[in-house]
Amino acid sequence: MAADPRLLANAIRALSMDAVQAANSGHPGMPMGMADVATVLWTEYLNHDPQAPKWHDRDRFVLSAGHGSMLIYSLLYLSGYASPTIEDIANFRKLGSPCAGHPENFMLDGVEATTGPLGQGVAMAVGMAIAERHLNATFGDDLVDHRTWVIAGDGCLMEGVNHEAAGLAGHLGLGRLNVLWDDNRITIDGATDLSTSEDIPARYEAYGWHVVSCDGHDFASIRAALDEAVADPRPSLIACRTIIGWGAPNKQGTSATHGAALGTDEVAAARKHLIWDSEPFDIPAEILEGWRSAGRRGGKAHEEWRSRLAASAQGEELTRRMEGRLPADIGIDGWLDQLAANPQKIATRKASELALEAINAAVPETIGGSADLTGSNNTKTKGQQPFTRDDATGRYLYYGIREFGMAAAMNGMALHGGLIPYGGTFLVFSDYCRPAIRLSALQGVRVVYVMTHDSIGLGEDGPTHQPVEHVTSLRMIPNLAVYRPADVVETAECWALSLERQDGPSLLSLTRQNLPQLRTERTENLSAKGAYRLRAATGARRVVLVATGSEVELALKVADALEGQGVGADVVSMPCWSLFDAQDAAYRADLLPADAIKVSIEAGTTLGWERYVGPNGLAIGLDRFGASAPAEDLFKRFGFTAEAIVPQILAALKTQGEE
Ligand SMILES: Cc1ncc(C[n+]2csc(CCOP(=O)(O)OP(=O)(O)O)c2C)c(N)n1
Ligand SMILES: [Mg+2]
Repeated sequence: MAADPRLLANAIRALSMDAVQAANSGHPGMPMGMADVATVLWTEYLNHDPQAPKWHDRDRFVLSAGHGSMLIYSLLYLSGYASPTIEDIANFRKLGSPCAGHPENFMLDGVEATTGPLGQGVAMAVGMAIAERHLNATFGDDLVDHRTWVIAGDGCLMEGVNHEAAGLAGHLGLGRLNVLWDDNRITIDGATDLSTSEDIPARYEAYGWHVVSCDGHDFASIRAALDEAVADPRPSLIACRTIIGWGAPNKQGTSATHGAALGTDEVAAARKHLIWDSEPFDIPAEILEGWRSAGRRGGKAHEEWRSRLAASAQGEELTRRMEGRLPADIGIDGWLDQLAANPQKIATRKASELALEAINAAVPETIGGSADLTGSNNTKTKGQQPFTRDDATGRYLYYGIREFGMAAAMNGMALHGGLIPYGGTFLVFSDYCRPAIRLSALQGVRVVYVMTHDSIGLGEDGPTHQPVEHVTSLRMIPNLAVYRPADVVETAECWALSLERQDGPSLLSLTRQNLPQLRTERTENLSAKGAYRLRAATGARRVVLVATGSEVELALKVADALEGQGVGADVVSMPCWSLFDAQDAAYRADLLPADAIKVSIEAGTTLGWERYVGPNGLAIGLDRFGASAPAEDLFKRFGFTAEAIVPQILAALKTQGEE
């Protein structure tokens, strides 16, 4: 006889309230409220194999309401995943336990995404569902055919990113996406009617979703809703009417259960109420076996899939893509050969497009897109067809004006595996993507951000569109590689580095305006060290000019002028700070020697450059908003000319010579 689902669900409730109580920190309400729904989903619907958590054709499950992390830790343990152990759960929220405050994709197999920033889980799940459909269309039902399940709270559905993500999912008809909404009508501040009165089901229906509701504490009702969702070809929202903290007799239904330990008295009362006699972290054997046998359901499906994979002519290719291994030739070497032979004076956004022409032809797992700036971001290459509801083989996504949704969806695609997503917008709107860029970095996923129009060099659109602080602020995000290439060659090199980087995101900051090709000799990838000496001083070196992107050309002019006056000056191009910082001390000291005046030139905020130019150096930049005018006039107005910079350097040399 199948185990009583209420008993199975109560195991989640007990683990959740006990772990939060032991940590005296955490969120018991959501796991206790959604325990019944989650039990039905995990024991009867979710296609997974706890013995092989990375099985490529498993269903994906995202706990978008990441504060309810004890729900997923309980589900993983109970289902029979090797980790977390019961000790890990007992050490919830303690240093070293993989049962961290919020679920972290890099801590536990089975945690498909890092969640906690509300709304982003749903948006990442949209990306996972896109990846599934694309790979299904490419490799067929035999190899790729799974669902993406999400548990989301009221907060996830309120967040702005949810509107972007749900709109996109409805438009693309992602029928394999099922979102279970914990409709408990409670958030931290109290009842949801304090802050919202929108008709959420109607909103989702308007997006083109299928909406069904159920009583989240009635197993037959839950099953009926899930069956309906599975059968419907549209993405589904399953509104699960629940009581937050269900089982805690005095606190359930109130925000008191949301984010604090229930307290020893209430935990004891809940034990009595649930007729749960066992000690904390002790699950009665028959209940654990009920969970474990449900966990074994997926083994057979996995086994059958493995045979199909082994028999398929496409098996190796799918495995390569899912493991994130690039093809031997990613197209860049040939492209660099061509550039050495035929130099190009083009904007780096155009250079990025040309690099992508080579890459997209050689690397079938790239999938591009833009937030409605395709022609400006130069993200679409000739062979790319759009991904649509009718043709999921397409490798280009029209994200619409949904920057945050795009970035989060790209995270989802990268987390799913089998795809390398890249997407574009104007650099100034990286702010609209920023919470997802941060999650790309934290999750360590290979996503490439193509951010164009990267300075006052965009000209007439003016200060609303001119990034000033953006490159600086993006460099502050740990594990994000920020590239500001100086020409067509560096752009190709930075693209190669972005693809080769398996464990984190990259962001390309690209110009609107044309830039000359500065290197015509075919070399190894010089951008790989983050900075390199582009030109050495001819006379005795007294100055080192360090520049990025469009200002490298200017640095060369400044160097010419200095050399003309007998002052030896090196020019260092520094496309990527973090890669340069990772070089050994000798390399860094050789490039930025102590005995020269160092001058940085970048058309953005100067904050941070002091680490390279030192206390006696000069940081030439823009610590104010730009203006609307032709680019050339702006560079002149804001002092980005050799005429304006050279006297400052000569003055510094003079003062320091006198000291
Ligand atoms: C972007 C974001 N804003 C704020 C928070 C802090 N926060 C965590 S849970 C929560 C309330 C969420 O309400 P709901 O989704 O209904 O969860 P429930 O109380 O029902 O568990 C808030 C505001 C967050 N985690 N992420
Ligand atoms: Mg709620």
